[in-house]
Amino acid sequence: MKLYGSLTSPYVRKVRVVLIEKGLRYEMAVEGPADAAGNVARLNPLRAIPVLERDDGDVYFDSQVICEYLDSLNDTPRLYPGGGEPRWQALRWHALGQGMMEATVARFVELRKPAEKQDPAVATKHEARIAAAMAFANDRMPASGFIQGTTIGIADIALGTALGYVDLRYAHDWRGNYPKLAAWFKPMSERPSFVETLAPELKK
Ligand SMILES: N[C@@H](CCC(=O)N[C@@H](CS)C(=O)NCC(=O)O)C(=O)O
Repeated sequence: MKLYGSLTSPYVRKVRVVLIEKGLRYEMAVEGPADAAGNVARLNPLRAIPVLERDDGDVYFDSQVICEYLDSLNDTPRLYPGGGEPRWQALRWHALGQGMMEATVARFVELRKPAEKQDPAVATKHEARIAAAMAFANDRMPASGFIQGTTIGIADIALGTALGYVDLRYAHDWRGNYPKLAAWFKPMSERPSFVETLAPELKK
């Protein structure tokens, strides 16, 4: 399998953490979507990263599809609950992490515009969404361990990589505001899968 993506995209990082946690072998092709003649544009009509190219040449895109496909490849560990209420909860956690990533990307894109083209209300709106998502997660955090069950799951990976992206693009003292979330994130961010995939800018 070959994964196309950048080393800073939170969607790509989420997929890489899934690959590592499940012990799946893959080749990382560091490539963004900017090049119209590049592999990302060739493989993904939506021209976005991540893109997963299977050994038989078929492709999967959108990180949410890739994560669930990868989870189907083995059971060690199973990251998505098989069904019922636990599965709905897991998908809801995944959507929360995904939405935090989207809000953080949108804020970053706005603030990268030339000053005269920026609308301050846009960044403020996304910051409020990120804060509300953190409060939602903080209220539901277990005192210790994983969000669901006794092994790491997609809920942990989606939320953990979303928080890691906030640290990369919107560094602020969220840990002071959401102590339960911070306490949960610390051991998560120290797992080998998270350490290995940390954005180069944050590696010491
Ligand atoms: N919903 C998609 C989002 C993917 C996405 O927006 N990727 C960004 C990079 S972080 C991208 O490729 N954007 C196109 C661009 O930057 O030109 C997913 O989860 O995979």
